[in-house]
Amino acid sequence: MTKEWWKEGVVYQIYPSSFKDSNGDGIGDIPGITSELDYIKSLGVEIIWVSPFYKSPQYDMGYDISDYQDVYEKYGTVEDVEALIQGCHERGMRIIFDLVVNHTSHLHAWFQESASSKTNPKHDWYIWRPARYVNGERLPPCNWRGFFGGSVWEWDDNIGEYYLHLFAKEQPDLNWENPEVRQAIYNDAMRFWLDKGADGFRIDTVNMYSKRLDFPDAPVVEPDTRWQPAYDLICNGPRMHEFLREMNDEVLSKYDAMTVGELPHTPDPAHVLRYVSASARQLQQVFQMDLVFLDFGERSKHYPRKWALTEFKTALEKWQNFIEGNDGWTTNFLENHDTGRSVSRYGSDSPQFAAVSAKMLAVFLTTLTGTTYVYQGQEMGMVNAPKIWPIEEYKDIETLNSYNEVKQITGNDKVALEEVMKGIQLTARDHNRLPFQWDASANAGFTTAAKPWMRVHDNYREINASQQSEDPTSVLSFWKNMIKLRKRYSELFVHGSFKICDFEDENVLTYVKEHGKNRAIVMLNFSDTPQKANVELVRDMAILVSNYTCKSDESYLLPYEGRVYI
Ligand code: TEU
Ligand code: CA
Repeated sequence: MTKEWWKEGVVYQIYPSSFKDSNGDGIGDIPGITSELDYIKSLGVEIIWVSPFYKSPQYDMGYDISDYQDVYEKYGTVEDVEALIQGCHERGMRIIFDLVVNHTSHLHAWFQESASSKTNPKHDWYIWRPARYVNGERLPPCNWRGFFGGSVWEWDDNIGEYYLHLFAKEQPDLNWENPEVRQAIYNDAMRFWLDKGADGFRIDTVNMYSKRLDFPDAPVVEPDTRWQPAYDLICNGPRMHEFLREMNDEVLSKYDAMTVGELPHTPDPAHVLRYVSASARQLQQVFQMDLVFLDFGERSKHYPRKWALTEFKTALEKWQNFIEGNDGWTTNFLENHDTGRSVSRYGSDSPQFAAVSAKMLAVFLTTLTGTTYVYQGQEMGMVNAPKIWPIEEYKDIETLNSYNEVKQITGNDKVALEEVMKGIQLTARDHNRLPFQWDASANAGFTTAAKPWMRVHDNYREINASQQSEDPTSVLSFWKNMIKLRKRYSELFVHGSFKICDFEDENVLTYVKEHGKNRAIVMLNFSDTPQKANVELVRDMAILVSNYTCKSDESYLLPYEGRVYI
């Protein structure tokens, strides 16, 4: 088995605005990350993924890029990024960046030219369409709703047409049908950073670049529905694999580069494999979103639904088993910058169970096959913002659009706003953008500024990296030990086969990992009461680790307990 580094290494995701502020302006920055590389190295991770730091007006926290070859001034300079790359490599770590090329910022020079006139050579670099007129009323080319609410079409008086934006109107979609656009992306957004030593990319919305150019209407959606049935029209378009193959042949294959694509709304495992099969020469791995979308309601993510553990198991099986017997690869993650905290969503963030469920989820992620991803703060069991925080503490465009849409549609109805606020308190992207909690000093040691750009969690004195680094029983120490265990038994955990036992059990997730003669059994109690462990499975095996101290013949799993038998 060739040991590809992008399979073996645990990846640590950093959100630049919230990790470490080095110059006291209340905003995290690149030198702040560089100053903490020894901490990151101490976790035992080998690869860092940094969310966008490029020049941007920040309508979508940097996922709206106005210059791929420059850095957002509040984060630092290109030289700071070069120093960060060097700092990683000196410590034997690798670093990948975000590749956001479905759209640019409306302030990107390309869009400024495209929107200047229909005859401008770059007009066709974005997607323009004439209006439809029904009974004299001007309507957008189709009824699709964007990920941040509202239509995906914005009217431009100067051009006299609409332009497409799947996300905010400040994020116009690039026209990938135009080969000049693809070549500019390969050069400006990819080779520029790969030649500076970047070790690859996390590729944003990786299945949305090829559009259904006939733009058919989606089935009719309710006025405030965010999750529309149009995803099969928006994702996995007709030329998607052709474009990614070209990107790989022309750029990525020329470097020892890692790629992981964000792949939402792709239910068919066979289709997922078409993106990551080695012989397809497109991507090495993808994030499948089934598990992190599990609690999203039909109306939208901000009307969350209760899920059963068997649903969790079904999504997990898709992650783990679609690569069985083929040349694909998979990923494991429960958090990123678009999610709420996994302890709050899949465990319990009550004072009684927060730490132990964080450890249970650490057992889960470090024993699964594929590349494992940890999001900043997850290693110490950070939890969602307190439910008492008002909407004014939330900053994310997706959250605020959702809240304001309900406000506008219901005429400020109190009950309706309380309902959407309840959902925001569980699944808003803001929860994972609170400042990193370094220590118990002011603002959790994140900044020396009086007021950070986003409020620090009220619990930073109880949950912080400094205190947990000294405590061998902390979530942080447990994560470090589990990453060590994963590495020690990498054939079994990184590469082993995966099989769920007792599938119907709605409280305990049990799975067996096998590689050759080696076998591991993992048992995770997702409930807040003791559950019977299927100890039949673990004859002649010695417990290696549990987030409680227990004897190998213990026949009950304690609440939120994770156990590994090897
Ligand atoms: O996310 C794509 C995406 O679909 C998410 O917006 C997701 O659907 C949503 O957050 C679910 O709640 C990527 C980036 O990860 C996200 O941060 C950006 O806002 C988005 O693309 C636009 O670049
Ligand atoms: Ca700063």
